[in-house]
Amino acid sequence: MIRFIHTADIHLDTRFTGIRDESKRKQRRAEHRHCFTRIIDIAERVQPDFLLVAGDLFEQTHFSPDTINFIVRQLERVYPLPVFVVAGNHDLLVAGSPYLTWEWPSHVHIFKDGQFQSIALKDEVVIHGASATQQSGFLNLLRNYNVPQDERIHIVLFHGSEATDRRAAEQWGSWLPFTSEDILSSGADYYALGHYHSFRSIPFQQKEVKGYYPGCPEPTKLDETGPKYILKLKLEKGRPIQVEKIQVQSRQYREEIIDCDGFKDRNQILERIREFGNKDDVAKIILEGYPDPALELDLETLRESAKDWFFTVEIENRTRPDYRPDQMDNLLALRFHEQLQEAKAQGKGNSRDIQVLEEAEVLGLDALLRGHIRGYEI
Ligand SMILES: [Mn+2]
Repeated sequence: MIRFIHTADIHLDTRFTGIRDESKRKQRRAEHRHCFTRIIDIAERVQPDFLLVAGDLFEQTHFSPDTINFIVRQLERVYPLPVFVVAGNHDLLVAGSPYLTWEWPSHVHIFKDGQFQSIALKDEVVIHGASATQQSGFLNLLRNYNVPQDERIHIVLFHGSEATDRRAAEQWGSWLPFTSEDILSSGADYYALGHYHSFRSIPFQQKEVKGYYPGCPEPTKLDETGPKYILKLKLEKGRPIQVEKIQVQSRQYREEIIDCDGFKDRNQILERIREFGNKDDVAKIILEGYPDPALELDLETLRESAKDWFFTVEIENRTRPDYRPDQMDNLLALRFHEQLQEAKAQGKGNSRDIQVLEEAEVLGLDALLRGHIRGYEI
């Protein structure tokens, strides 16, 4: 039996876009490094047979030499534990990549080719790794790659899109795409993947698990909500894969929805936001529903009032004022409302049209019934 740790998508030196305050972004970058230190702490404590990093260790477009030196020094702590690294789409193997220009410790093996190369470890395990390069976009590396069928454990390591799940492939972009069939036909014992930022097993929606995306260990974007992991694995030839998810993140990212149906003043929203408050969390609050037309939604003021209840908070408005025809004393508004209802009925099925018409309805009724359009106050 072999034991190893699998991580991916760490994205050191990411910019933490989505957080407005530069001092908080700086704090997140410091926490991000702590997350990497914790991963190495775990490797030191667990003493696995090796460590796998399945791409996007750092961001090629914003990395600082200081960060690469930090990574190298952390990895030195676990010498001589073998560490296998492939490049992903954010730390692409391009000219000038630190993977090519830095001096990496001898126990750190970086796969420096866009095609699979294999490295045997103690005649027992073979790691087949390929890095993402500028040519990798739509290449399916796995389709014609078959690992030897022998007594050794074969692990495939790369950063790519499980394209059987089209929605995920669209969301994250296509890099070294592969399908469930490619996984089943190439015959490895474990697929150590990176690219999708949330934990998932592969092949997509199939009972028998052949590998995992660990997801990013530390959330970097506002929509990366919920627990984030690195994986500790035990593998024995011909036996089911044993996985343990380990949480190493510094902060929780949360998305909360507030239903504003019938709300008459904005303090009702504030009171609800306060209930979600947690000073350590990065939160995004989404306002939904049909509040009373009297409610003045000023997102900046709301955010300012709520900001001390969280590490950071963003508020998104998806509400629509609840204008009711029986309360419209303005004939023009009533006629406008009727026409829009008709147009919406005709436009059924085209969600983009409906969205535009609903937008027009709110702006028009605001102008006709209130004399000014909310969100457009100067
Ligand atoms: Mn990534």
